[in-house]
Amino acid sequence: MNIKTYTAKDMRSALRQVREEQGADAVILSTRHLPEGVEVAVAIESQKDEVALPEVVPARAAGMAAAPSVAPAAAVQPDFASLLAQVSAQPGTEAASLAEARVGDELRGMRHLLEWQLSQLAWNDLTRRAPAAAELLKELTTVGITAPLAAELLGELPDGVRFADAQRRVLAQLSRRLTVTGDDLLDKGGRVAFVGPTGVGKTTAIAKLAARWVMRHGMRHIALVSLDDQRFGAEEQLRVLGRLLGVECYALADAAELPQLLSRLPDCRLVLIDTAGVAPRDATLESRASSLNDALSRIGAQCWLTLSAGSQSAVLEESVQRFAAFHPAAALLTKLDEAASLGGTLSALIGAGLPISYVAEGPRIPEDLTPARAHQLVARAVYLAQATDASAGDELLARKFGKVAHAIR
Ligand SMILES: Nc1nc2c(ncn2[C@@H]2O[C@H](COP(=O)(O)OP(=O)(O)OP(=O)(O)O)[C@@H](O)[C@H]2O)c(=O)[nH]1
Ligand SMILES: [Mg+2]
Repeated sequence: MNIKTYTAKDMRSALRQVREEQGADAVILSTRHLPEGVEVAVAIESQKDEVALPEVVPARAAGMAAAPSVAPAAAVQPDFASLLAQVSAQPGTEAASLAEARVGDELRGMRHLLEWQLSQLAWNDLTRRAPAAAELLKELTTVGITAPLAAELLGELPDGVRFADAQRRVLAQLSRRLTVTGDDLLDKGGRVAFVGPTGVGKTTAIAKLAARWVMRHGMRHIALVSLDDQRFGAEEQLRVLGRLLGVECYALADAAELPQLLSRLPDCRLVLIDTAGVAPRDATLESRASSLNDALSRIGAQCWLTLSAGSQSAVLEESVQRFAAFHPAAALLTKLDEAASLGGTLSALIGAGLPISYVAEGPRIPEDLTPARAHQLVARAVYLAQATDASAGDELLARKFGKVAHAIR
């Protein structure tokens, strides 16, 4: 199969061109809008013995010439035709609605099959047409970078760039996309509440930051506040830390008490606020976010989302989405020492436009905490991919990039 693209000022003209050149059976892979109009990508047969794509169009209930990895269509097609016949013969009966449901299932199954075949064909076409681009997509996927971000990074490469140079540029571009806050909090101070899922290391991160502050500026001008009245012993955990460091520690039952407390602490340059961990799917997350946001805006404090790099990337992505309700100004990344892959985490943070403040690489207080550095995180992501000796397979790549492959040059 080959892929041919048609560009026209509007969809109607593009489809007319496709019909004139490829006939009414042309298989449209994708359409996209361009500044000059629209582009339609069409699959065209290059050899007679390749997969006969036009015959797979389900709307015609035509015979499906199966690709080697696909179940034989003959098993599906007669069944499909007889179901159709049943539906038209017995309208309104229970048998008809059952048959209709089965036809729906068959159609959905065929559609997935067709999409899967087209994705495979489009990916195979890309590996022949632009092998360097395909190899780069494979490397980025192995690192854990999500498909849309990988395709975007490739799109930013200048034309005709050599593979080794392209590799370097893509990673440099990735670290440019990753924003960091620097060490301002510990240099100048600030007011920050730490939110995030349970057990990710919020309280430990606060302990590390507080200890570092004391080492740099002394015991004065710092206060710890616990808003965690959910977990047994949470307040006590912070109080013990306060006693060890010789800094003031306060426990509040409600975020609404923050303005009053801080009005009594005008000299505090660093205020670290600990909150109770919340599961991303917790039904109360939104209401907690709104009451905390309200209190934080009244004291000019920021919210930092604490995330464990040791979580699976789907979990982390969901956390980033759900905790957006807290309007976090930055993310603090913990448990880097437990992460098997880092690309998904970096993709999620880039996607959300969240700068990374600090990175924790172990439980030791105060050692295991450093200000985030973008190029170090990217290097770490690449190192982890190499260390696990993993490599993204063609099936995964076809699934991820099949739909956008035709747009990659
Ligand atoms: N390996 C590793 N462990 C960590 C790191 N940060 C924290 N921990 C450990 O993770 C566990 C949970 O840490 P906490 O700071 O209590 O987590 P939390 O987010 O405050 O938990 P909740 O308040 O219950 O939501 C503790 O055993 C910490 O020692 C890290 O960077 N690496
Ligand atoms: Mg805690």
